[in-house]
Amino acid sequence: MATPGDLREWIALLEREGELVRVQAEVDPYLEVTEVTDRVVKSGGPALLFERPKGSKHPLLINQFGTERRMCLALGVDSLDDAAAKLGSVLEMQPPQGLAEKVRGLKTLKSIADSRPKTVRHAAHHDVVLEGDAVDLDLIPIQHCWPGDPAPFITLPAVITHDPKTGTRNVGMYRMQKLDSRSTAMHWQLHKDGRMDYLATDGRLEVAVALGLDPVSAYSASAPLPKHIDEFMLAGFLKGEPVELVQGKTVGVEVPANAEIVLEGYVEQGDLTLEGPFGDHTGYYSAAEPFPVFHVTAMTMRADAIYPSIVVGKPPAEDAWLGKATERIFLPAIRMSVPEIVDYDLPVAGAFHNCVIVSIRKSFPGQPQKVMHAIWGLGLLSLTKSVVVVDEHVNVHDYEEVFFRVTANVDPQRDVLLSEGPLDHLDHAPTRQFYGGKMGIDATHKGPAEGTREWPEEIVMSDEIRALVDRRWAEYGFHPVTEQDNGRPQRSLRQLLRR
Ligand SMILES: Cc1cc2nc3c(=O)[nH]c(=O)nc-3n(C[C@H](O)[C@H](O)[C@H](O)COP(=O)(O)O)c2cc1C
Ligand SMILES: [Mn+2]
Repeated sequence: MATPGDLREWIALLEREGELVRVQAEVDPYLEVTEVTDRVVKSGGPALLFERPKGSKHPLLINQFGTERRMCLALGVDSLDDAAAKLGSVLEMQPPQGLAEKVRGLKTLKSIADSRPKTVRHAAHHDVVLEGDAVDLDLIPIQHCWPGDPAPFITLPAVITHDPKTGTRNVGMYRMQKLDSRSTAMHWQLHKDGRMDYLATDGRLEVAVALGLDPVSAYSASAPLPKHIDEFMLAGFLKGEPVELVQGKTVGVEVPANAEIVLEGYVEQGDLTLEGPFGDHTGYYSAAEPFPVFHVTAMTMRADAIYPSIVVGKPPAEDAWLGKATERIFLPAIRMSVPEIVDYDLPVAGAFHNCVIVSIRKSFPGQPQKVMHAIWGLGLLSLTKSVVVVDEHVNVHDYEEVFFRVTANVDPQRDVLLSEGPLDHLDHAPTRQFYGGKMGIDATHKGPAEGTREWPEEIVMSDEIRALVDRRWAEYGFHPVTEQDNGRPQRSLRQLLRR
């Protein structure tokens, strides 16, 4: 499946698929858009194109990523695991044997070669070029998201910088608080690559911000790649064709040619402003803190540019599915360094950094603890506050089953590992910001090898009787009951049981 070439193709696809509602009534980007969107997101509703946001002639697109189906449409896959498998096939490449494997190997290598961005000359967003005093952020419908926010925030940008020493490009999604019509704050959190580029300069750092991209490029800005890997490479790989870049008008930074709007400018050492508070994806307001000021030297856009936005807040919000895409896509990469990992899940309610559930193929004592420490040492996963480890046959995405294992299999004195280390910038719980306690819960089976008693056998019906009951089900006179493949009752039934 080809992925949409730009935001307009994406909107057209969403519309064809019945996944978009155009809101023609005038709606205020001051809080009102948030309340409408939050209700729609939490009920699994469609993407929204606010055609008349109050105070701007540019439409506002929101909730483009708000369901699993739309996230799959965005990435051109049937399931998020398919996107992961594509990456996995590259990471796990072996020397080919025989002609068929060689041909397949060459195709895989070509997909890597094709993912390098390429430079083009023309960009539709160069139709309108506003430089210097003409720059005017008031033109676009920047959302004032929550009542306690001090100003409007740009929430879905792709922020592009280059490492001043190596030249490597970095693309990240970092919210930008509007300070006035020509400047914003740049919310580069402590552990992020964009901030590293900023810290590595002793003067100015040029920055370009792209708004309104094709969905794969927009997603890639949120992907936690190692610093030396260009996020637009990942976008090109997932798209199956290179991201096309065009030279900026006033900065030496290339930007996606398909962007609706581009902000060019710079940040400078020592030039900080108080950013926030902001109603954040933790469900709380993150505290006001100093962050760099982004001075906009040029604003370029399509004459009829569409402005993209997202609201975060108490989970689940739209960012849940951006996070889930990352969870799936990065599984093969994580398995490269921690091969005993079968699967993992970052619960949306855990704001992604608060909890990881991981299933492992356990073959030696201490392995769950090894995996906990591995996660605490792995990229941005290192910020994880609690890790729950279960056995390979446990479905990590079924929180009720995980709860069952944690309560049944854990001796708190023996199986809870308390440690400490770096914590997410936004975690308000630790006494000191950035650093604090971590908890690992080993909910795997134990046994004599670990100095415990014999572990009991789990209750499982024999295959023979299961097959017999499957065959005879209609005979018993029940209404057909749909069951999940693992034979556990559906959620609706489980909810019934809980009452
Ligand atoms: C909607 C959304 C908003 C985000 N806002 C911020 C932010 O304001 N600051 C930040 O440091 N990370 C933010 N993130 C997370 C980063 O985009 C993510 O960690 C990414 O990996 C950063 O890129 P980098 O690893 O190249 O620094 C946000 C993610 C999403 C999906
Ligand atoms: Mn990066």
